[in-house]
Amino acid sequence: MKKILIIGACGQLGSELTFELRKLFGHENVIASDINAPKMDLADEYFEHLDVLNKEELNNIIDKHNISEIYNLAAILSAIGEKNPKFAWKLNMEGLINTLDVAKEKNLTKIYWPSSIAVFGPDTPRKNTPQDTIMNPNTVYGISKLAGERWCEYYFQKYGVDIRSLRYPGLIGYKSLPGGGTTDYAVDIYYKAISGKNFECFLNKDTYLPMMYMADAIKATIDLMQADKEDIQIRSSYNLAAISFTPEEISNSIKKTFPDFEITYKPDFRQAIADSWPDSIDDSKAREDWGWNHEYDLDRMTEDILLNLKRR
Ligand code: AKB
Repeated sequence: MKKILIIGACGQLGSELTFELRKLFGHENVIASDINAPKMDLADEYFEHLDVLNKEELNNIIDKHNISEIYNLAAILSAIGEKNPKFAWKLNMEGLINTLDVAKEKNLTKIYWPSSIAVFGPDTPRKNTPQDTIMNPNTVYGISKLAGERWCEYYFQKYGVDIRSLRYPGLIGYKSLPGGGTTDYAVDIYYKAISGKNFECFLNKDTYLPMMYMADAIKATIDLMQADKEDIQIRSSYNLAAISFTPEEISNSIKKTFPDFEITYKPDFRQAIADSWPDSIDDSKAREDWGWNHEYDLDRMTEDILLNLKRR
């Protein structure tokens, strides 16, 4: 039986992925780890404190639980990264290299590491951005993700590490709050709407960005990791897409349920980051190679999020 280690299990993606992987492979076969203390639902003997920069701690956990696969989700995102670029570089790079090294040294079967649309920059074609194109990211987060993609391919080519990766668009979930991204407005807006408040957006009303509902992101991640090795043609990171919308469009979608909901716009430093990223992504390689298909469009996602937030 495979034994999975999730690094960054308390984060927005990590908490939901841990839950789904435990449903698939059994609670005791998915070890959650994070530098932060776990919430109630993760706090048991299958949780480990882990600073991914501490390779010895990582090695000990792998040995203790006989780990065969790692999902390393620990990262500093775009907006926070700009406030502390050196630390963002350190965590994002050294965390990945530690993971790749232990995979090589301990012959682990598979590694998952997320990349992002942040690998693209202002020189990238904005619409339907191809898999292979001009990149030139200008945030430290984007630079670290692009360098990370090159390391992933390197470890695959040189050492045969079975590393798989997706370039996530902005991920939108309602179960936990994201931390420090540029696309996070599209999560905060639902929390404001459900509590009857208006929303002040830090991006302009017509800023298109590629986005994805968390349910689709989890499905993509699990599908990629379950795919046959021979079907994975890209060992840097796959373009991945679902929906693209502007702050005005998401607000109009919310208004279908809450007609009185109002959005105002006060762009800050995150506008420049958003302006450097694509409007939409061509993910045909993911669709061809391992059958990727998204399920949620904007209105379906809005309905689902508002329904679930109301129930809470
Ligand atoms: C961010 O906004 O930094 C992230 C991302 C697009 O990777 N959500």
